[in-house]
Amino acid sequence: MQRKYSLAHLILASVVVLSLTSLIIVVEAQTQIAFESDRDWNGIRFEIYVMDVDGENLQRLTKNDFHDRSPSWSPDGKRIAFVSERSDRDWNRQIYVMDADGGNQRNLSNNDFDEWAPSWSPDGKRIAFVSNRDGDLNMNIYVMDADGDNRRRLTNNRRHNSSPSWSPDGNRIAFSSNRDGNFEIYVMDANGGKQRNLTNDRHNDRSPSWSPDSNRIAFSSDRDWVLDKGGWPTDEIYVMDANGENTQRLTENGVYDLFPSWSPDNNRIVFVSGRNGNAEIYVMDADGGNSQNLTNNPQPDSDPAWFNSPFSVSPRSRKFTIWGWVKQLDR
Ligand SMILES: [Ca+2]
Ligand SMILES: [Ca+2]
Ligand SMILES: [Ca+2]
Ligand SMILES: [Ca+2]
Repeated sequence: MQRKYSLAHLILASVVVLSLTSLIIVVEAQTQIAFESDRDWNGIRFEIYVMDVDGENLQRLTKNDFHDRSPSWSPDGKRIAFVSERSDRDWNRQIYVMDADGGNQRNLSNNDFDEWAPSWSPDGKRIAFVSNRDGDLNMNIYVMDADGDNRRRLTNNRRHNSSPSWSPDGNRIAFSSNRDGNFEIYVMDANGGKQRNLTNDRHNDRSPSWSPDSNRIAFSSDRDWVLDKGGWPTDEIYVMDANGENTQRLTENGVYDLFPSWSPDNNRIVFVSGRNGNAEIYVMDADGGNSQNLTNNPQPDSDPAWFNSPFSVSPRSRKFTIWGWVKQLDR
């Protein structure tokens, strides 16, 4: 009897191990990247697209005569927040959400101001964004509930505060601001407290993206004067520790490299580069190696967002995944 019981356990354990292995493969294969492109409209009307991380299975989620841009995944992968100008209020930018298959598109902003750069909080409950509702010169970071209620202003100055990116624990928000004369990467508590800069130089440091393991922040900067053909400094991608130390440059060329976004396993970064003559989406290893072009068409492809949740429903299959557990076991 005892022996039979052990055999049953062994079989059960084998099944569990095999299931975990296949789930890991499923998760890796089904992670997706959302981005904006005007490939279907030739230069004037952006739409939101998703693709697999190898550039396959491209799917357009929006279709209309206005710009749809800047996608941000909900942490459960079921929805995407984005910016649209389709509202009839003088083409102003508004925050929208839709299901991950493009269904159920709705306006969360519903006002006459410009609102953009949505970033979904890791607990799924809030969306940070930028609004000029305090006047055209004041572009401040706000947060609202994921249904559009309870708006609160987090920054308050007559400058550009932009590109909010949540820390994985949801306690802090990285952003860029030119409040001191040029753009720096800042970090603040999620309620707007303790605002402090992580970079401090005379160049423009922008578009922070917090790594899923919390340890690093990727951003773009023209600080190293890597010049284009006309002699102008171009943006490169950098990473630094989340406290602002150990900055490392990942790209070096005479064209723009912008808008980094981390892979869920922290090993790769998706970004935009003009190295092919127009804006394309690329991925590279987190040390800058193995750069690969995922898009290839003459129109701009930009603002990539890697679906990123350590413990989640994958956006394509809706299968429950155990990636977070595996990551912890791996340490
Ligand atoms: Ca559109
Ligand atoms: Ca700076
Ligand atoms: Ca560059
Ligand atoms: Ca392109």
